[in-house]
Amino acid sequence: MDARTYRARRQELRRNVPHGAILFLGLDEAPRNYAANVYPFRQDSHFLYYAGISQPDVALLLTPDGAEIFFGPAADLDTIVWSGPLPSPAETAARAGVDHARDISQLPTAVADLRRSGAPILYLPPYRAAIAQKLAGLLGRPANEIAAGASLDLARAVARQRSVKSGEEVAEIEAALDVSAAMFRAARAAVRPGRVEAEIAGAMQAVALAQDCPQAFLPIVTVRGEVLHNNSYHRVMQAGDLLLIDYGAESRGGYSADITRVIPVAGRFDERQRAIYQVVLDAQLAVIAAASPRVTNRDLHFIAARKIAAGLKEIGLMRGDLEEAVQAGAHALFFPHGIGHMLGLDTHDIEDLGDIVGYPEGEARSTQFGLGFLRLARRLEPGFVVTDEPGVYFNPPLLDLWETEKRHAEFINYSAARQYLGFGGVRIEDDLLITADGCRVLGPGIPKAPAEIER
Ligand SMILES: [Mn+2]
Repeated sequence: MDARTYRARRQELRRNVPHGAILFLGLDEAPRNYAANVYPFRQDSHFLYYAGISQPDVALLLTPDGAEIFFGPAADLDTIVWSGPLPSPAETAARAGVDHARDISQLPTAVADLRRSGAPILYLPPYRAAIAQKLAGLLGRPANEIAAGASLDLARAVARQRSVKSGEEVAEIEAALDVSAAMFRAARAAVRPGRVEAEIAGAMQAVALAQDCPQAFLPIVTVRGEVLHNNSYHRVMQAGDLLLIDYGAESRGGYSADITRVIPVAGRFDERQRAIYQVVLDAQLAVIAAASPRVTNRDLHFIAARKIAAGLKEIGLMRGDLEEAVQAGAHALFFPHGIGHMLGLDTHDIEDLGDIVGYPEGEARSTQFGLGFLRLARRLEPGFVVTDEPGVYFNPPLLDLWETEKRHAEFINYSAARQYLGFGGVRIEDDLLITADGCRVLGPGIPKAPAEIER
């Protein structure tokens, strides 16, 4: 994106937060096992949003008088020898439309001058200890007070602004989805009985790497899909297994795709797998049909929950009055998570700022099991990009516990559910752009009808 975009974003932020200085710190290199061996660098998403500068050890200061100052490292000879030449801070600043540039070593003095002037210095709550430490040093406060000292006004304004995606941002997400579609094709071609999950994860990663794209998050590639964030890849796939892949490429501009598909290892779904798969697909499609600014994401969650409960009743796994069952949370034995979340520069977009993104002021998360994991409850707006990811899982420890407690026994057929232990899980996830009167499924269309998956 060009300098004008970043400048316009900062100007809008300034209109919404007119007081004080605003300080954004970029991320630093994070050591993996010793200082010189670092994790792949990924810039902080707010920094990317307001400046597009993907470089460690940088800062952006918006002063109360309206000036914008970029702070960045100057390349010394060692850097040039080991890492190559670096644009000057002034060159980097110009690309982000920032008028002033200084060496990063001057940041402490600039912040100290502001503090002396009495101007409040607003910052976002840091999610990395190293950044909290850095802020503590700059602001002269103990590191354990940094989170509490973050500006709620600033966080609200940033969350508000980043929640609504521009056409350019949607194009970035769709670029990530194009790569993700190719990753799905590679996965499907590689799945067969006797192979290890890691071979599939490797085939998918190869596609992303070959396009010089990172993966937006650690992918889930597992035949034990009932463990929701299963990040092990060591199991050998058997003919009766379902392989669940939850993954997404990240675009060059840092935008995330988030896709889940399920592939029968045998190449075809058996009867039981097909029935459960269809229940999940019906729920996923019902959400697409209903998603619009007329509903909240909580409404969508309940649309999916009711569809799942109805489907499971037909199969004989649930029973009784389904509206009562869903209100009581009985379906959460099978669907224990929320319907979805915001998507953008972060896979769980802007969730570093907490529930101010997903919940309106004054509305707290439910404490009910399942519903409590709903990350986004607010009314949808044109420009929101959200995931739609219902699932049905058979989790043995959860089933054991609920059955022992006879929890929701009037709604759950435990002896039938027991027959599904070992089944794993099914989740189907797409990324939706909310439009003025509905939604659009983003991306090139990654197969999800059973016949398309099997082809
Ligand atoms: Mn997701």
